[in-house]
Amino acid sequence: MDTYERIADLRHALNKERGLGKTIGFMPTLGALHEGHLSLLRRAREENDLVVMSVFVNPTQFNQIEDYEKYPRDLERDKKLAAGVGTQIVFAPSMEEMYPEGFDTVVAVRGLSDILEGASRPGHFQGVATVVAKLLNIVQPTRAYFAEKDYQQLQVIRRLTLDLDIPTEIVPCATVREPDGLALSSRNVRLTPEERRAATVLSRALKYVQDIADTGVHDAFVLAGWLARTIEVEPLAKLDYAVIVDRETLQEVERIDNSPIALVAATFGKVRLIDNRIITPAPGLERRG
Ligand code: PAJ
Repeated sequence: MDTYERIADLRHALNKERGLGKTIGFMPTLGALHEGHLSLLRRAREENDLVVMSVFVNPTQFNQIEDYEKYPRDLERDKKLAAGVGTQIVFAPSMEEMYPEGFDTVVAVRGLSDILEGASRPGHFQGVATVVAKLLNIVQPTRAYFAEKDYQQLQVIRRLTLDLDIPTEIVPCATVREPDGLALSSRNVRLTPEERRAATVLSRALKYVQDIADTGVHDAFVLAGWLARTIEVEPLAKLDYAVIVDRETLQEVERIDNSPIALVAATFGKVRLIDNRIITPAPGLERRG
C-alpha cells in the first residue's frame, strides 16, 4: 500500500493508473477506522480496480475545538486496517497541504445545510462540502462511497456533485451496527459504560416506530411523537431532534406513504450521536391515521 501526503504526488500516481484504464473507488474518512469504514472499503474493492482512502481530520467541519482536538488519531493503525481489506492507496495530507495560506473558497449547499444537523452545528456542512469537493477534484474517482449513517451528509454530497457536475458516482452504503443495534461511530469510545447502554435507545426507538407503522399508523407526526417520547424516556439521553422527513428534500412529511426516513440526534453525556431508519408503510393495511 502506498501513502501520499502531497496532492501533486497523489495526482501523478493516479494519472498513471487512470491511463491504464483502471477504475478508482474512493472513500474519504476522518480516520479512527472501525468496521463501518471497513465495510465501505470492502465494497469499493469489489467494485473498482483501485481503492483510495483519504484520512484527514478536517478542522472546518468541527463546531467545537474540543471535539476536533479529541478526535482519535492513529494513522499507522488506520493504514494497517485499510490494507487488510485491500486498500492500495492512502492519502493523508497535512493541514497546510489542504488549506495553504490564502485559501479562501467555500462550497455551500444551501437549504440542505441549514436544517437538522446543520441547525445544531452551524457551518458543519459547509466544512464537509468544501473538503469533499476538494478531495473529489484531487482524486477524480470513478465512484465515491458514503454511508447512510450520515444521511444528511450523503444528501449534501449528492447535491454538490450534481450541481457542480462532478463526474463521480456517489454510492450509498448501509450502516454497520453493534449486535445491540448501536450504529458504529468513532465517537462511541467516548461513552461511559452507562451512556453506552443508554445509547441503544436510538436504534430501539427507530425500530419501535416501524413496529407502530406496521400496525397501520401512517401519520408521520404521530410516529415522530412516539420516536421523540421513546428517546426522552431514557434519562441519560438529551434529545436534539426526532423527525420523519422526505428522503430527498429532508423536509418533514405528513404521512409515511412514500417511505420517508426517520432521523434522530441526541447527546449522551458529552457525546452527540445520530441515527436513522427508513420507515415503510404497512402493506395492504387500511389508513387509520
Ligand atoms: P467519517 O466520520 O470518518 O466517516 C467516513 C465514512 O464512513 C462516511 O461515509 C460515514 O458515513 C461512514 N460511516 C460512519 N459510520 C458508519 C457505520 N456505522 N457504518 C457504515 N459506515 C459508516 O464522514 C466523514 O468522516 C467526514 O465528514 C468526511 C466525509 C470524510 C469529510 O471530512
